[in-house]
Amino acid sequence: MTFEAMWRDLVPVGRSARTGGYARLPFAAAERECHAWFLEQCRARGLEVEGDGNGNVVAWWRPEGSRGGGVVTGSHLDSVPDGGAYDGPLGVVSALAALDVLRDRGFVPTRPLGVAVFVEEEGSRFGIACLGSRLATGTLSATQAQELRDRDGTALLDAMAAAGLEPSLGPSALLDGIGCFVELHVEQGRDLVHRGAAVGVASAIRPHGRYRFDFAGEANHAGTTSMADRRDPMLTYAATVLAAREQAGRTEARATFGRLDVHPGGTNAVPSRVTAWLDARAGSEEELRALVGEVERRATGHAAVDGTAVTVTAESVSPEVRFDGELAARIAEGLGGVPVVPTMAGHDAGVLSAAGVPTAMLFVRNPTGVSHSPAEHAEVEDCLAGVTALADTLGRLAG
Ligand code: HGY
Ligand code: MN
Ligand code: MN
Repeated sequence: MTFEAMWRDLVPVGRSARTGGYARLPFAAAERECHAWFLEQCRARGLEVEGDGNGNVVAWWRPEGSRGGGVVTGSHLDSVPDGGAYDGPLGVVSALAALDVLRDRGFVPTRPLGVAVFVEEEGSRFGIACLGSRLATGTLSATQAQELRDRDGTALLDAMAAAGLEPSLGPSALLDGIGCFVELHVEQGRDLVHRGAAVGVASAIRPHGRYRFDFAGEANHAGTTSMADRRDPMLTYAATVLAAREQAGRTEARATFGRLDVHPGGTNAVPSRVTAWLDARAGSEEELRALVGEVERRATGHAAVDGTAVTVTAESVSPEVRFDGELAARIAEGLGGVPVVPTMAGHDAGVLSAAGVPTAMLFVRNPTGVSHSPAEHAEVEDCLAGVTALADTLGRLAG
């Protein structure tokens, strides 16, 4: 099956007719349909599917005589709410297509070659970015994960069981088979556009984190409560958004409040509570800490004036990842000297790299740079160039 045919299979799954964006929440129907499709593709190729109790899967091509640490590629199939088609699935479909290219070339790996799918990379349902790879590597404990609930209050274990899985959270034996990992991903910026390259290699992932801000105030009547008598947590939240924007603007950092929960959510009531999530990213860990610390300090200052209270909880923090420089240089050189670029986006590849797995990433050009949006795009010629680059890379690593 060609890359284009596989891509056509996935395009309708979980797509909103209204926005054109995707809702592929982990362990829910659309993401499970993508997952079932993936397993079917693996079966059709005679791959040996190995899963773990976290919901992650690696499908192996282990020709007789192949030995040593596996060369694994892959990505994720979940999306952000109303996300794009490429973030995640491009890496999975390209992995299968690259394996086909290698087989068509008559290539036989001397090391096992695997295609991986990690669950809940976006953290869109249970809040923790790269949940599957964090659990598999032991970066997040099973005890912490067991406490996780989605927006409807469904526990992670219950969601997994409802999807027909038999969860057993924690460090995964899948990792034992992974000698190195190469994730192909749509670029989520325009570096490759500026450099006129269809494909690039990642040098680093900048540090980033997610922080929950709980603003507490006092519920009251929107008409009868004078402005002076209010303890309105929305006011403190609004000031905090502006503070974050101003603070991030002082450097090349990023600060985004993209999710908000207002209680009780009545148009004619001052809310009693506002919960908001800050996604913060920066050039260094020190800068990230300073950014979040300053936003918290200013939020606390506003709360004192507004008669509200604020507490901040770090939900998931990802330290800076510098990919294996020698490996990145070797891959870039092997692809004819493609650019090596850093990114502000997080990936399972970063979690594996931080856990000591030799890891690399390939990026495929995104003409607008737009991502986490229905408008996310990559031209098919660039996707095919990505498949060839991935096949070449895997061939060199597993040859
Ligand atoms: O949020 C991120 O950086 C990634 O796209 N999951
Ligand atoms: Mn993403
Ligand atoms: Mn992704």
